[in-house]
Amino acid sequence: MIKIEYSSDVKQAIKNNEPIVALESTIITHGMPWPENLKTAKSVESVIREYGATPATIAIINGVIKVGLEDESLSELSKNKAVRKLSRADLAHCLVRKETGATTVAATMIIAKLAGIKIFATGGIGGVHKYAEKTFDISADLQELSQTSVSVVCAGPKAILDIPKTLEVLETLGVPVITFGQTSLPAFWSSDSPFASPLSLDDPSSIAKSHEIRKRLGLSGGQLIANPIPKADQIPFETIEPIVIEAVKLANEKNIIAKDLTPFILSKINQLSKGESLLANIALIKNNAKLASKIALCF
Ligand code: PSU
Ligand code: MN
Repeated sequence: MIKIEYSSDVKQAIKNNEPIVALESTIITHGMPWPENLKTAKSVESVIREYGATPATIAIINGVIKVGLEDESLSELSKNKAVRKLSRADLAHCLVRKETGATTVAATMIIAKLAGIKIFATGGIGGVHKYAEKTFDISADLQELSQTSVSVVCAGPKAILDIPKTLEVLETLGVPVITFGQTSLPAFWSSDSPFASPLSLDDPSSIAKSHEIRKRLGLSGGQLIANPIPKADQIPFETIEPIVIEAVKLANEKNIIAKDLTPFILSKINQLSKGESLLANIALIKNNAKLASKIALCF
């Protein structure tokens, strides 16, 4: 068995069989600037506690898998610019070299599963990038969703991705994409998009139930839950799309590729939107933490 170090809160919750919500750490190290990243990570954890579950932020620190980060580690990680971005391919390498790394959606799912955690809240997942027909850039997050049985609450695929292609790949991989409470697909900063959601459910208990039914059916993989950002916090699709197109164009011109692409585009969008996108990003993560906690309470 691989060694996992749990925070004292998470250890307690496991012992008492209490609901736990996993959180990723790439969002902290590569998804948001300091100090908003640390502030957000802390407030997301508070939201989860407020709704009756225990937060378990996942990362690798000096070659040790952490499930639940104590305040000091969280604060250190949020300031550390040398942290690696870990996906499925990088986990063992990081452990063997005793390095520090932040987990993406894919890597967080793998560790959450090892720790017996069924539900995980994030902001956005990786997907099929625009122009993937040329670059082949398709996030490992999609494949992970098809093989690791953790349900992931996100705010829908980001407009930086090719949304129709992302939906197609998820369908091919047999990943249920379930929008919470509406039939149109939310698109991260926007609570609505021109795309229909493949599936929808209106209450947290049905989402938990369908996770369990999939297990009983012997289906591998998790569910992708798309939770619309509250209307008051959203940036309408028509407003954000030109900004996204500009940011993707800049990335293209500067030849930013692979692991660097998503962080680059996110920070450009933040600049171009004069911080508006970051505010929406923070609001949607908290909203996802709330829904994930409600689902966690139903297992
Ligand atoms: N989307 C965001 N913020 C993020 C990410 C995605 O809005 O921080 C991170 C997540 O950790 C996700 C990863 O798993 O980027 C996907 O990266 P890539 O596209 O390189 O697979
Ligand atoms: Mn990629």
